[in-house]
Amino acid sequence: MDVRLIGVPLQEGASQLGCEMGPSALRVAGIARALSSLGHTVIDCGNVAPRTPRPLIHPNRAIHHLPEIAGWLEALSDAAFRESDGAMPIFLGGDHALSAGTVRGMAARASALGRPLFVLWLDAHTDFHTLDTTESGNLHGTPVAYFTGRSGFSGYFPPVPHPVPTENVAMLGIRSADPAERAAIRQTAVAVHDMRAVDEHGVGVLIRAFIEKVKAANGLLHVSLDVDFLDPAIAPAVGTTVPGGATFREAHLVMEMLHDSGLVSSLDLVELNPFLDERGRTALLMVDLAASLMGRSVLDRMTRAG
Ligand code: 6HN
Ligand code: MN
Ligand code: MN
Ligand code: MN
Repeated sequence: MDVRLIGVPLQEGASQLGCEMGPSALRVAGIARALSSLGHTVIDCGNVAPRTPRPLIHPNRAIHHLPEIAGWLEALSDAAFRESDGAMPIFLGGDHALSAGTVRGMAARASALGRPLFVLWLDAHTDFHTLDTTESGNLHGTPVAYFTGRSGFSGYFPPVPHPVPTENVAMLGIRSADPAERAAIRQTAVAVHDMRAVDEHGVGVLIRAFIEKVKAANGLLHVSLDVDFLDPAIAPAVGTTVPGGATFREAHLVMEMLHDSGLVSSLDLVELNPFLDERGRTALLMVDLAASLMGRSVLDRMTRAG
């Protein structure tokens, strides 16, 4: 497969500085080598540059860096559309606000191919705030609301010509949602699999059902992996840790089942804050998970370790 690595040194959507170093850390952790050793052709496209911000003022005074994020979204949406033409883009984040742009671009790609887009959101959080409801003002809490076409973004973020229908979105790993997000997401068809559902049914059952749905619709599948999907004990390098996350085995099973499905068209690796890491272990784990998604089997991993 043709893989395009696209660095997104964006940190303005989060409250803590540091995600800007995420793309570098993923590169240092060997993402290109890991994927090319699996037989893929890997091109590192370098980092995306945001558009020059234009002044934007929103009545919600909590919001910060709105013009900067808006400038990123247009550039990212274009990059996603361009680099998904016969190739698989992997976005090296950068905070989760970037997914507003990457999913917008992938939705345009899916529309050009006449196929529906599905999104798998692997995260502790639902990221379903609008500009009006965010209390922290951190725009990494808003991408899902944006790309599903919720109102409240127009005049600030670029318009969404191809919103992702909420029935095409599944979330896994959820264990933190603000009251406004909770109320809003209940009105939608998003499949929200929280950690309780993971404990009760296991990730395999939940992911299989979603994969079958994507397959039946001949969809493209965009996967968005937030570091905080993982338990902080194995992935400390994130500013928004929430206890009780996915284990190493659960996360790898998700990736391996996604690989077997052959449906994944694009991937975000987001929220890695190398400033908070311990000797690169979170960056290495994210690369390891990406390699599982791209075809590394347990046997390969054992061989490597031995
Ligand atoms: N993320 N709901 C919280 C907020 O500030 O709006 C947390 C957002 C986390 C964002 O997971 O990318
Ligand atoms: Mn997130
Ligand atoms: Mn179009
Ligand atoms: Mn999160």
